[in-house]
Amino acid sequence: EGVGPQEYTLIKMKVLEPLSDALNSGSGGCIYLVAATLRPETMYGQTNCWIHPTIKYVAFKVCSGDVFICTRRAAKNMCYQGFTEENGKFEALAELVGETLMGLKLKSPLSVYSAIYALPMLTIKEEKGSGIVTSVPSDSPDDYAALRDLKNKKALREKYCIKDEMVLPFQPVEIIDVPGYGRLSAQKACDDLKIQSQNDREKLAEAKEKVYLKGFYEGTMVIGEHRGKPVQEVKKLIQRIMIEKKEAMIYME
Ligand code: A2H
Repeated sequence: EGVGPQEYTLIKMKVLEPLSDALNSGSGGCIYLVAATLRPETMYGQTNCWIHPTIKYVAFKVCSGDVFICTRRAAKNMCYQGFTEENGKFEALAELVGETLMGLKLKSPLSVYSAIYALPMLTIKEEKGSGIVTSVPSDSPDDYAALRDLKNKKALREKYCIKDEMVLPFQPVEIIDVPGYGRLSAQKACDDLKIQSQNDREKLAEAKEKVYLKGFYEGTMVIGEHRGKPVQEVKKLIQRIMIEKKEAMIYME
């Protein structure tokens, strides 16, 4: 990290239910939670969105008339990357504490699930990406561990008013075959290292390192129009298709 600018794919997760009046009146556009990912080719396997309960997010209008929700820091970066009408400027329509976004129903591009929900993740960093993370438990050890925590711990769901049906029906999806790890590489890495929870930071870092590079260099897609092809070959193609359909954008930091 920290060598040069990092390119993220910003995934537009459409909010499917009314939010506050401040956000719904006016422009007639849609509202999106925007998640920064390094793995656009994994978006078929999205099972939920991660929000940090105590981080403050802002809602602001972008050129298209739509409203994006992310951290203030990310909104500031985006306004210098042509996201807003006036370069270098954005107007916060509302400030929203993560907790108030929990349980929001969303539609996210490529996901095999037609609707997914915003759920709490306690290890999200405010100073990275958009502060909103899309969850792919098949291929991301962090996502796998955090989703398993929510499934196993009723008290954790209750604490954030998460209904069972927002969590329990969502299973990891087989999207990439990784030699030696199979089609649910994050689950295998977490099992091998006996990772107990999302707070097992050291082991999770090890698991991430193991499956991340192997998934990229040796993985083969087993879903979607590019099934059978190497991840390396299709990553950019899948990113480009989502961008052309206005379901994603490039975000740098
Ligand atoms: B990745 P890097 Cl399938 N806090 O997307 C914590 N984690 C964050 C974050 C934040 N504020 N913003 C983004 N991320 C996650 C997919 C994925 C990711 C897979 C496998 C590995 C993986 C689905 N989640 O990342 O420090 C996002 O999760 C492993 C590194 O900028 C994003 O990509 O390198 C990645 O971390 C960005 O991490």
